[in-house]
Amino acid sequence: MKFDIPKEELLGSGHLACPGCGATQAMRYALKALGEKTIIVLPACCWSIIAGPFPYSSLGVPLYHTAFETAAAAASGVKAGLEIQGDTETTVLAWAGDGGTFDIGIQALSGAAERNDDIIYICYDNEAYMNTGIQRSSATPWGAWTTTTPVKHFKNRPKKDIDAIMAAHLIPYIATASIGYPEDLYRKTKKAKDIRGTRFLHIYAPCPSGWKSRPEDTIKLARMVVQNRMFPLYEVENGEIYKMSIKPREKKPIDDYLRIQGRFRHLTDDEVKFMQEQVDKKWEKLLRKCESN
Ligand SMILES: Cc1ncc(C[n+]2csc(CCOP(=O)(O)OP(=O)(O)O)c2C)c(N)n1
Ligand code: SF4
Ligand SMILES: [Mg+2]
Repeated sequence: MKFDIPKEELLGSGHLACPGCGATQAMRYALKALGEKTIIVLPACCWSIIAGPFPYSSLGVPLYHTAFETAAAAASGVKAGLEIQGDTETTVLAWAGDGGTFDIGIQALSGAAERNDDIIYICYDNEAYMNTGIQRSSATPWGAWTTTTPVKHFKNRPKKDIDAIMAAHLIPYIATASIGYPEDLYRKTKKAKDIRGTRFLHIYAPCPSGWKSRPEDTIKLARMVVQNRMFPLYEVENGEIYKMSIKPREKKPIDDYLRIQGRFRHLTDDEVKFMQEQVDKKWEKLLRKCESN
């Protein structure tokens, strides 16, 4: 098998993530694709900690810490500042968690996307507010335990379809990716780098601490979720052209994936069946979009 991913690292050892953190792998691969001419704009999230305290950053690129709700607006500002200085080459990357994207940062993100500002926005999705102690976000899937959706009142609303919301902005490029498929993640980030306008990447990033999973299962989970169609990998160009990136050969049930995560342990067989039906329905809808191009 031929690997295209470069060996050079822009994320150093000594970062402050928990063992098995998917968000850390997501950054590692994204930076390999974007290269050192990148400025990261970072709202409050686990990555505010992972990067390390000044002057001991684990990242080989400049990092601008900003308020929770402002990632996209701050990135647009940094981009405008660079352009005024005559720098049209540096990539400006807004890097935010699911809480900072699906919920609190969505207004700034929508504004930047509507203007088609020339930034890359990457949301690493660990499906809850992890940095502040595992609170539910609108990216938390139906059925999951979090500290604000305890077992007796587990989350009873579906995960928000942020990719559909972004597609409605008709921006040039949207892609979903998973750290379980690094080649695909790398290719999509590289492709995004060469496009102008607002580019949105949504990366699935397991969190052992918040999901009550084993650190050594992080990559396994990030592959299973694609194989069982819960987190399909696809691209959307100009909000219209849908392309499936990885189409699993056979339909794998979601049970195995749920069973190795403590956050789903309370679910009954009927509840798992309901979840499976929702996954199947969403997959069929996406397939129809991909086939209608
Ligand atoms: C306006 C505001 N509200 C709340 C917070 C507290 N806060 C900091 S990080 C965070 C959670 C971020 O969740 P997410 O974006 O999903 O990133 P993760 O921690 O999961 O990596 C919260 C609630 C804050 N910093 N600012
Ligand atoms: S809480 Fe989760 S996302 Fe945050 S550093 Fe730990 S493993 Fe990573
Ligand atoms: Mg999160």
